[in-house]
Amino acid sequence: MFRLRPSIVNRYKSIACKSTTAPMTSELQELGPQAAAIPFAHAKLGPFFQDKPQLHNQFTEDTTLRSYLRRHIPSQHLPAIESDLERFGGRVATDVYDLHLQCDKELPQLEQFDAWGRRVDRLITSSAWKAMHDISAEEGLVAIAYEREYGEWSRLYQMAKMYLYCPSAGLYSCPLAMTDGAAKIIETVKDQHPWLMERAYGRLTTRSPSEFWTSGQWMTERKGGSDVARGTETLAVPNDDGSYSLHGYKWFSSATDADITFTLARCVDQSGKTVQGTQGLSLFYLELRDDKGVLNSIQPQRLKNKLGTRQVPTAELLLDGTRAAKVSEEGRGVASIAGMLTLTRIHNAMSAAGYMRRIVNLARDYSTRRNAFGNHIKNYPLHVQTLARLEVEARAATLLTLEVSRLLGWDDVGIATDAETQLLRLLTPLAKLYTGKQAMSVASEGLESFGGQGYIEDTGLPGILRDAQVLSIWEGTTNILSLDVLRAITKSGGSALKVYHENIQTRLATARVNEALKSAVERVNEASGNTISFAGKHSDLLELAARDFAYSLSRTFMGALLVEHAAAEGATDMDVYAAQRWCEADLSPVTTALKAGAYTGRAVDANFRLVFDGYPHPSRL
Ligand code: UCC
Repeated sequence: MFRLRPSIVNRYKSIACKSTTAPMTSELQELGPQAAAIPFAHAKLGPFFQDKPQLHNQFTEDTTLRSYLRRHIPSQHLPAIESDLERFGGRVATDVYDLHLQCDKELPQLEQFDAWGRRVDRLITSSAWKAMHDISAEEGLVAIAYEREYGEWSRLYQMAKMYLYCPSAGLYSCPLAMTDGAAKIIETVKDQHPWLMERAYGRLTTRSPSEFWTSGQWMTERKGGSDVARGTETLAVPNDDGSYSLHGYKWFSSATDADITFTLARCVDQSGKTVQGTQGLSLFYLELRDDKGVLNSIQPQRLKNKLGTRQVPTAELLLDGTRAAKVSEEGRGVASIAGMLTLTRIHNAMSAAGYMRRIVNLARDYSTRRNAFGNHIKNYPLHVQTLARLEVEARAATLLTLEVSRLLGWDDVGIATDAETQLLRLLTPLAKLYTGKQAMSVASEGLESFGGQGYIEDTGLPGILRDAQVLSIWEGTTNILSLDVLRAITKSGGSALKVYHENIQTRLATARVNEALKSAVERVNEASGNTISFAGKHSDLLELAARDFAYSLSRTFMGALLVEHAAAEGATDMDVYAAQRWCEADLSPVTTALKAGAYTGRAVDANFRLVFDGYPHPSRL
């Protein structure tokens, strides 16, 4: 540290007081060699500016994504897919990223009234948001999955592209997820509703920006975000022409600039009665506006004031006789919209993996530019250890989401075996719930690696954390998804767990001969056995343990994927190292918690007393 002599400090202050904009050359010359020691003497802001982190091609710098694709995609498809992803990997770091930042700044607005008091309900979105619509179509971000140019590999290709896109998407990834889900629903109901193929499917899956439609997914009402069955109050009144008029209040409607949506409502019968619960819910298709842009008896009440995802125009909507078509059998609404949820949950996981990759890439680049205590921070092992832990998390999430996407591709073209279908059903909520949590913690730690700058809005960094925070909430919270894991297992009569265990064993098989992976293989094997045996021996505890159980299934499966990846031909020593580090952690927290007595009646009671210790209204308990 330099110390200035008081006389020089005073001299500096007097120069600084005189100064307005121009450098004070003559005064500095007067000071002679002492001037070198004076901070901020050459310019008002001083001579040092920190280099900002740079985004590089997001495909070429992603070794995990590239090696996974090389391992799986057949050689006749690989060059075309890689070349498109490499080109797009450049765009998401340049022009698309600029639009992303613009979406962050120019937020949607709802203009409800004109100057004369007339209700206009005009949704104003930024030019960047609109550009994202066109880019999404041109790049085929939904279309690729439905064109099926690469057969069953098309889905993996599309999701890999979404993974690159999400952290640069200005949250346009949200309408795309729902649009993808809508296209998938239409495919499943096309025999009963061929008109939907003609009317909407082509537009949802087109590459033409002027034709491209996006979809919403309106499930949440004031009474129910999680408990859709009891919370849905929207009524569907039949019209003479076979259509329905919907009356209700949708509480969280994402991306309300969509063209169409799928939503749930309760049919009213001839005598005005409805059926309560899940059995009373049906699935409806509706278009938000007519050809002239007039809303379909939908009145937006207000835009939601959210922590993050502010780029998305999420609104409360009053449905006041909205014309809609019933597309599920009566009472099969939840089961039908579940197909859409599968897609949006996989998008959610893919987005989480994409955010992790992005923050780690930025953090590592920054570590080569930031100097502290006399050295670039990349040279401090403690800092690099922190980043390495994030890198392991990002790799595990990437492998899991790519693998789920691969299975979805099999399902898309109807070649999935029963076992693969069961695995996809089980892995979808696991991937969604686990990566959603990871993304928040990786984003938070990643921000910290930029010091105070990570907390400054116009670096574009805090937005990653704010937007990541929603990933564990929308599309089902962690606990709801943990219960969905149990639903999937129960519905399969338990065989989903058998499939899961066998799948892990197959993945471990190649790795068993690799000495460096021996301990990792043993740990995954043991965790898989322990977790499955927990389900068998303690089925009465499964609901209470649902979150720990789901984490155990997720962590163990991710371990198996990392190990398998590390044992594959062409794997690097870094693949091996990542697998070793992941498998050092507790892969079966449900086993650990069981041993610690976390699921006993005493623990349940103590949890309650702990939570409400000091609560001022005992009468409410
Ligand atoms: O909409 C939202 C925001 C959109 C933004 C999208 C962005 C996406 C990411 C972008 C990336 C950047 S958020 C709102 C999302 N809402 C939810 O996720 C709802 C959360 N709640 C649940 O998931 C619940 O578990 C329910 C609603 C599914 C539970 O309902 P029920 O009525 O209690 O369910 P049941 O009775 O257990 O199941 C009814 C039927 C059964 O079929 P059957 O009758 O044949 O046995 C179930 O097996 O539905 C079936 N089912 C499923 N099938 C239920 N869940 C599933 C599933 N996940 N997969 C397949």
